[in-house]
Amino acid sequence: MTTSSEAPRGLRRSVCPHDCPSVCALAVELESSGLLGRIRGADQSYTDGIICAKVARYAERIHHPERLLHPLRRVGAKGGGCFERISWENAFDLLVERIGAAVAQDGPQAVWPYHYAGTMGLVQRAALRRLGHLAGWSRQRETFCVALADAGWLAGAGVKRGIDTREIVHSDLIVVWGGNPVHTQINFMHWAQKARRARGARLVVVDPYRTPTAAQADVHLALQPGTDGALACAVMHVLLAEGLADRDYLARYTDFSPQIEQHLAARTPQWAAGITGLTVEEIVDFARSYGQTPNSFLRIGFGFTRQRNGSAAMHAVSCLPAVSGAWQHPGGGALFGQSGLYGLNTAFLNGLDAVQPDTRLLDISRLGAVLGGDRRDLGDGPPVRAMIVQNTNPAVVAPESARVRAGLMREDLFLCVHEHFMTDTAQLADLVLPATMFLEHDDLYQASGHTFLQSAEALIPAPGECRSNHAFISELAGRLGVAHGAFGMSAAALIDRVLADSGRPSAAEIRALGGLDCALPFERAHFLDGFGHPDGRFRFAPDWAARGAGGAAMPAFPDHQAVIDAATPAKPFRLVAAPARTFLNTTFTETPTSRAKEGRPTVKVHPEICRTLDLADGEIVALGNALGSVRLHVEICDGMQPTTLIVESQWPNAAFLDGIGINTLISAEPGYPAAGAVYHDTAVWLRRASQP
Ligand SMILES: Nc1nc2c(c(=O)[nH]1)N[C@H]1C(S)=C(S)[C@@H](COP(=O)(O)OP(=O)(O)OC[C@H]3O[C@@H](n4cnc5c(=O)[nH]c(N)nc54)[C@H](O)[C@@H]3O)O[C@H]1N2
Ligand SMILES: Nc1nc2c(c(=O)[nH]1)N[C@H]1C(S)=C(S)[C@@H](COP(=O)(O)OP(=O)(O)OC[C@H]3O[C@@H](n4cnc5c(=O)[nH]c(N)nc54)[C@H](O)[C@@H]3O)O[C@H]1N2
Ligand SMILES: [Mo]
Repeated sequence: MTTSSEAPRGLRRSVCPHDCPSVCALAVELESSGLLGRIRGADQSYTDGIICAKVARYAERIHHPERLLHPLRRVGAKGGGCFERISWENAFDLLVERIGAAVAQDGPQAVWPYHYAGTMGLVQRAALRRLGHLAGWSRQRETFCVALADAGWLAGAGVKRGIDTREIVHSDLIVVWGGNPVHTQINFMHWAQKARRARGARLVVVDPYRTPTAAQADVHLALQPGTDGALACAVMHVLLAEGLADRDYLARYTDFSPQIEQHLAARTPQWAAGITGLTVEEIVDFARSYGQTPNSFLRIGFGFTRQRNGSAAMHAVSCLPAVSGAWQHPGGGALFGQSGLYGLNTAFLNGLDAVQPDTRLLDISRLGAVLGGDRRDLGDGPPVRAMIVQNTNPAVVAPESARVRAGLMREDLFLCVHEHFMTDTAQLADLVLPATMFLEHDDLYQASGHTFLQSAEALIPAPGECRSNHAFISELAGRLGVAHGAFGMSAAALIDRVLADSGRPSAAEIRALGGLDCALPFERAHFLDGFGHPDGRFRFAPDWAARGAGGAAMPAFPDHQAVIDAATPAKPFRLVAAPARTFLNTTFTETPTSRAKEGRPTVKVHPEICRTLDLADGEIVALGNALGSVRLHVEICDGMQPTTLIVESQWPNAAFLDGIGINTLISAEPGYPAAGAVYHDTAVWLRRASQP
């Protein structure tokens, strides 16, 4: 393994900071001019030299001519796009004044430190959260991404970890369920290819459309969006009915009971065919090949959980290896995420000792409703009057974009955005501050898709007046008179503090190893010493109440929960707003190569629908529902059911023909039971755009 000390001159190690399961170990080329050259995958046993094309071209992003380099203050109307350069000193004065005014008027909970995962670095993510806790500002419920999926996985397995992807070379069947790793996690495909080459492993993909991942599969199950629970139940039905269930495993490791068996006996392939739109034969064939292959690797994605029934669907899917007993075999079992593996003690980092438990939690996916003053969100607390936004671009990514925009434009709201670029959110701000990128600051990273704990150092100086999240927030804390040991520490010292508190080696030692592999031994990784519940058993009958407020609406056993935004004659299509290959959420929408490769926003429409509506490829259509409508170009595509529509995004709003993007149509209604955004759960109409 190459370590940074042995690395050739100009080649240094780093870690990709973006919100992706892969968290790649990087080999970074630094040119003698001080500029960044090409980035490659490092020689580490998971990354294995493979990274995505967008990060390989990072020089385009870090040296981008439009990068923010200085603090800017709005001049003229909100959202008007006019800013003037100011000093950091003046920026801090403005922050102290406006935050002070909000607190004086309505108390500390009128301030919302709004942050997400633009960087996954633990230290650079923690500063704003810590300041919020210490200052008594509103806290947040982080529901964009994994809230629904986590609730569903934890309901069954009780802890968030799974088998090691590297074990896939021992698998004969790979099932990618509700994810598109060719777009969202290319390393997984690299590992899947190894298994296919080495042992002819078969690949099955469960996805509403023929993604590039599905196009590589031996079998693609193109179900209706939001019906995965039904498919999973029918698979279990076949396993139980045809002697393919592992009864010994069920008795020893799970809470399986005659009652659950009876429940699944009614979930026939015929029943599931009516819900999923798949044929009985497709369902039965898949169930048999799953049941007949003990070493089956189930890679569970996030995509299918972004539905109102996403937690119930996740739970149902996660039951499969418990019925087949796949967990007992090398290369067998499931992986959804590994974040429960690392056990880091981040109490000091996040200022958890300062949390006041009665401070309200605001849901980041309900930003429009919160800023609109919805009492269901605000409780009896004050309106939000000041926001510091860091690591996220909610004007595009949050549901109900029209309401989000109206809220962010409120005259009485003070909005500060700390960013790399003038994003859609930054354009609406009163104060825009320039942030460092990952090669310009230190951080510590865990991963959901693999088992390495990694740390990276700054390799290039920050351009202009860019400051890291940690540096900016530490200074702001001082000026607001908020004290905490972490604010006085360098990021490097803070990383070592977290590692020491967690009984892990130092950052320098971890870097010298090329990352600390935290993989568990086979018995534990496969839950042969028990699942994460107190009795050690996998739960077919979840305690949903323990997973969130809406417990009453949840099914008692694995099931299809019929709560999705179902198609109706007025809204006959189901829209999936899936991630695009060369963007990462909205990150990279600013880089010329990514934009050129994506082309323009399109909606994939089935040829049958195009014939009926007389739509040609490239024609302009409108998609709409009660929340609004968006216009974009048609791309004729088969490989999905005719009522399915796909829009790969997340393009900036301005890339759409009316200047408003796809999340205009996405409801901010939370999924069950623990909240969570429902990006792929939307019934819409589709019309030629020439129609009113
Ligand atoms: N290139 C790129 N990479 C990314 C991202 C990106 O935007 N672009 N985003 C990053 C982030 S934040 C995350 S969380 C991960 C996401 O990683 P994934 O696990 O791949 O999850 P998604 O990308 O959300 O899911 C995508 C797939 O889910 C499918 N899907 C949608 N609804 C359903 C359904 O009801 N049933 C089934 N079976 N499938 C469904 C979509 O058609 C799509 O192909 O990827 C990360 N990596
Ligand atoms: N239609 C649709 N919408 C979706 C999804 C979908 O599949 N479809 N996926 C959802 C999911 S899974 C997620 S996770 C969310 C993600 O949504 P976001 O977390 O908002 O992700 P990005 O849009 O990439 O915005 C991250 C921003 O952080 C900035 N940033 C990066 N590093 C730093 C840093 O070190 N400091 C500071 N100050 N800023 C930094 C970047 O420049 C970027 O503008 O989007 C959700 N929205
Ligand atoms: Mo995400």
